[in-house]
Amino acid sequence: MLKYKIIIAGAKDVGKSSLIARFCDNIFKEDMKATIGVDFKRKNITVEGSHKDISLELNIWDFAGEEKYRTLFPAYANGASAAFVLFDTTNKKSLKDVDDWIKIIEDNAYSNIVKQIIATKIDLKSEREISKKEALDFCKKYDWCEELVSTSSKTGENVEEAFLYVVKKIIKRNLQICKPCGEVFNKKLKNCQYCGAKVENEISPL
Ligand SMILES: Nc1nc2c(ncn2[C@@H]2O[C@H](COP(=O)(O)OP(=O)(O)OP(=O)(O)O)[C@@H](O)[C@H]2O)c(=O)[nH]1
Ligand SMILES: [Mg+2]
Repeated sequence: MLKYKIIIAGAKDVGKSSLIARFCDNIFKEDMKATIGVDFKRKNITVEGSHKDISLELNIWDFAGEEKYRTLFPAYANGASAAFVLFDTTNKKSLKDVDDWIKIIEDNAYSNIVKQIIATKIDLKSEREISKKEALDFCKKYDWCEELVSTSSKTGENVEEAFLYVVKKIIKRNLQICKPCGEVFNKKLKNCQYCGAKVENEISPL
């Protein structure tokens, strides 16, 4: 099984643990406890490829947003294939914190890490402090953020889609398919790890 590490960052209370709980266990808790230090969850996901289904194991690292734990984060960013950076649509300040988190990730992770900004708590329409346009304008300065994904862990809206979107980017960035045998393997390899065939043209598994 192909394994990938995903790190989830963002200010305190933006809904990091709730997003993971919805995705991994399909649950939501109004009284979700603040994360202390760091938590870890494992989840298998299968993506439909152009030739065959691709199954991955995601190792999801959930960081406490509280300032005092921030020093832990750089060490855990090491080796991650993707990072989610969350802000809370009902809390203006959490959007400003996104810049800090992205900087920490870029300073400490692989240069080809997939980064995705996620807007949370879109079910709380009357409490909204950041409009969709404001959020999109903010994200425009990051040329890698082609799309802003807006979620609600309470209703489940877009949660599965957010992970699927990022996982597809991980696959595109890291994997190729072997033309002769149809197996999926690491892009860095010049020969298929299953049948040994030489890679002539890199083919995306999606
Ligand atoms: N209405 C609503 N509430 C949410 C949503 N996501 C999270 N919450 C609530 O927001 C609060 C904080 O959520 P957490 O998931 O604990 O936030 P966190 O980012 O993990 O916080 P730290 O671990 O302290 O950094 C909890 O009371 C959740 O129930 C959502 O999509 N909608
Ligand atoms: Mg948490």
